[in-house]
Amino acid sequence: MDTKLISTGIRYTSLPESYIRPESDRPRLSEVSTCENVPVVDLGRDDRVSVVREIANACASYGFFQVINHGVSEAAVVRMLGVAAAFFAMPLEEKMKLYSDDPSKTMRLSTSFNVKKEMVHNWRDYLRLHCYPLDKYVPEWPSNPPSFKEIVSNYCKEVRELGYRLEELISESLGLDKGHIRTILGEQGQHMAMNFYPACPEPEMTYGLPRHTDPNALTILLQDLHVAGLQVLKDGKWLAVNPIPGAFIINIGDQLQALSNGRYKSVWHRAVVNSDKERMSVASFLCPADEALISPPESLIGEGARAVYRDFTYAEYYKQFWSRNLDQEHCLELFKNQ
Ligand SMILES: O=C(O)CCC(=O)C(=O)O
Repeated sequence: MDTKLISTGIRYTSLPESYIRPESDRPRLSEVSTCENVPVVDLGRDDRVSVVREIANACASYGFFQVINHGVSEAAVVRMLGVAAAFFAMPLEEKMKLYSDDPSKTMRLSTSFNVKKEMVHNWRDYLRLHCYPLDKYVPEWPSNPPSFKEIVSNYCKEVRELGYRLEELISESLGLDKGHIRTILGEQGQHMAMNFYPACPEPEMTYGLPRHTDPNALTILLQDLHVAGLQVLKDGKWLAVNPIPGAFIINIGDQLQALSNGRYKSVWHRAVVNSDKERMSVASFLCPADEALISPPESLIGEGARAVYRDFTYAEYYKQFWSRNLDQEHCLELFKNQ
């Protein structure tokens, strides 16, 4: 079968051949346990010192955490999930007008991950948007559903504010000025992936997204409240991160791992699929400016030591990331100082 959209509205009764992973590379769902102690950071607390300490611990030992009382309004979240569901429920012909498998496009509906390069496909369709600056990109976004542009732009604005706030807290958690990370990252881009994982006839044999780390700086993930699917790698074990009402999941991306000189972990994560329920997630990525030079501050390197990774620009990193398969070795390994 050709690798076009799987959100056709038709239930598959068996998994097409091109989605079947080899035995050695399957999710082994029965071996996955629930992550019982996901760090949950309450951003509404007045005690900034404690918030910063909790973030430091979470970034160093997990590479991800959840945030509550984060300032993004409930209405923005509910409307975002609603319009994403309405988008993927549109007729296939309507959606196919937006289809492309060219990763350089700034707006595209696609499937799997990188269909031109990968050997086995993933049980996911996704709408990928560039979101900053909004007045540059909104005109190219889908016009259907009619409320799409208004709802998604509003959501993007609120999420960006949260991202800035988190970058300040993460800077402080590394003992840096609160503006340090934002200054290094320059005028940050913002991308969105609206992920749709249809019900899958054989979830044991495939992934929604195989293990990967995020190439950007920070990811703010909105998970479907009713269907779990996100798993993270912790101490060599895959753990399911179940959704918490009102929370976002925050992932440290590769750029913050490099900027923190390896103190903070860009977490390996994956999405698994479900035999009887479809699932949705909305990932917002804050990305350094193309020309931003990713280089850790002296204070994190230590006297006489070398940085773990060589300096690079984000443009250089991003090109390398997209030239590989998603689940290969950590892309940062290619930038390690010898
Ligand atoms: O669907 C999820 O929970 C994970 C999504 C994700 O990792 C991504 O979009 O990069």
